[in-house]
Amino acid sequence: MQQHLQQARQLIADARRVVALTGAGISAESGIRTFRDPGGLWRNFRPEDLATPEAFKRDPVTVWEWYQWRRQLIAAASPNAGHLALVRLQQRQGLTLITQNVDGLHDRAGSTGILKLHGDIWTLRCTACGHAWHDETHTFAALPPPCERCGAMARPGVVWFGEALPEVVFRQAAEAAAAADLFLVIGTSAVVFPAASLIRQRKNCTVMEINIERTAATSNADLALRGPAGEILPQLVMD
Ligand code: BV8
Ligand code: ZN
Repeated sequence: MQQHLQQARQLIADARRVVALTGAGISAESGIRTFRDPGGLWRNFRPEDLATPEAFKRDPVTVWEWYQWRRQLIAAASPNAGHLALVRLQQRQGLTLITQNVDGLHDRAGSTGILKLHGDIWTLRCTACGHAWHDETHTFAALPPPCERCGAMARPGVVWFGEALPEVVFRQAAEAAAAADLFLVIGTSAVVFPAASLIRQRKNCTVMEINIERTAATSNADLALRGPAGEILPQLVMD
């Protein structure tokens, strides 16, 4: 592993256009359960069952209870050494950070210009007038919360399964991936599309995966570092 770390450190130091795609795994060491962790269930629901427009239409209160529970967990969590290492990398040599996560921990760590493919759990969007706003309420007076502008039902400002990703953000991510000379794939099972398709956008680019286990992206990686992102990333970016 030591030899791999040395090789990885050199690849990062030599890179001119670094892109990172992160998934739920980078927040695991902050205590936020991932989607596919055995513990990732809530009241025996699977995320795929709740993170859909159909579930919200059928039972907006239960879906909002899940999001309110996740918001409370995330509010009590802090960015970990993996998030902070990506901030240092961006400050030292620039980085395009693309995330599938909606937890906002990259923002709280200090990353900027983040391309959020799946939206943001701290944004609410009105189902009637489309107004969107940042809201950090921990416990809403009533669920579903009302739009702050027109009073109609608000929804979480995230992208659900079956919903299109924000077009401009995804295009920027695809352009960055295509122009990268180093692509870091961090803490993602690479099973959710079209986010995972970015890993295949690469042209003459080195792909480095950081994960605790093999994933659907491993066969496409030039270098796979096996271990927790919060331990590995600081070693790759140390000055
Ligand atoms: C869409 C927001 C079409 C909500 C999320 C092919 C092409 C296009 C679509 C599809 C397709 N095949 C299937 C689809 C449909 C679907 C899909 O991909 N389904 C999957 C389940 C097969 N995709 C969609 O529906 C997308 N929309 O395609 O729309 C369209 C087009 C036009 C018009 C209309 C419609 C929308 C997908 C977005 C869904 N929303 N999140 C919310 O969060 O509540 S996705 C959700 O999964 C999270 O964002 C999460 O981040 C993401 C991906 O999962 P991961 O991040 O990878 O997390 P996971 O738990 O899976 O893995 C964690 C990894 O970390 C593991 O590998 C683990 O080993 C590792 N790990 C753990 N600890 C650590 C670690 N690594 C390092 N260190 C550690 N300490
Ligand atoms: Zn409204």
